[in-house]
Amino acid sequence: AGLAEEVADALEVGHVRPWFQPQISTDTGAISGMEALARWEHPERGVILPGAFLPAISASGLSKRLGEVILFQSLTALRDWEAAGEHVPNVAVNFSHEELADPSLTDRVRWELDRFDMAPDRLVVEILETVISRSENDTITRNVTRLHDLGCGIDLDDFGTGHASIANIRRFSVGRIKIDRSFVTRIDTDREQQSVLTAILEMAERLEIETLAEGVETVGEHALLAQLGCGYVQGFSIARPMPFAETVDWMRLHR
Ligand code: G
Ligand code: G
Ligand code: MN
Ligand code: NA
Repeated sequence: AGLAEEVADALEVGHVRPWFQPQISTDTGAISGMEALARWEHPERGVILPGAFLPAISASGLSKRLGEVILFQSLTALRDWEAAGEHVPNVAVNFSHEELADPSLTDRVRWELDRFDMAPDRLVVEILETVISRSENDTITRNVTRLHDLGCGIDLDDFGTGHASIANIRRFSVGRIKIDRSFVTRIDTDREQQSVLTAILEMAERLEIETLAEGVETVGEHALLAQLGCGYVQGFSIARPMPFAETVDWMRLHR
């Protein structure tokens, strides 16, 4: 079978699942959330990253199905962390352009949250900056506005790589920007990197938007981000994305 058929089957039998990467408050060091990152756990080929299968999913019209699977598994994880005595404030899910362009999205999300008896603020919606830059799509604007009004968090992903205007950041009720890894790497050793990052943090502060730095790979970067007032950090220096089965042990060691 071709890749498209294979990944369609994998979705249905549960071989595509979210792994989870912790997000940490720089103030308290406590876990603030987990980002759900899709992984194809292939029985023969091992773990396959999204870059290798998302294009096939998108091309075969399966983006909505992937979104349903990842949302369901993410809410299941929130419930199961609670049952294990570990409170994870929220889970951050990546929403594709195709999902956001689906008029039924908000109602489906609301229905899933209700089914799990989960407060909407336990779900953070990650939207790529490139998606809100192409903001002529009214359905996307409506979905994001309705998800925000429902109480979900709105994170702008890969910030700095697209062309989101301040007007768009406002219009889409963005609560937090996720500063792209390219602006985070080497901030502790490269003056130019540090001034760009400082400018982003100052802009966010003036707009009263929270900040999360992605791709934090060293203790030096982490310490400087805390010092400069970045609210949250995520990256390999804290933890790599891991399967649900490893998350509870990680949280117990982290505390
Ligand atoms: O670990 P990493 O290779 O997981 O992820 C690469 C990119 O794939 C991320 O930047 C993210 O934008 C995208 N991605 C990961 N998981 C999902 C998902 O569940 N849905 C969508 N739409 N994109 C995802
Ligand atoms: O949704 P998004 O683009 O933000 O997903 C984050 C991507 O970055 C995933 O592919 C994830 O595996 C990867 N990632 C997370 N932390 C780090 C890190 O510290 N360094 C690098 N190089 N990649 C990271
Ligand atoms: Mn993301
Ligand atoms: Na990102």
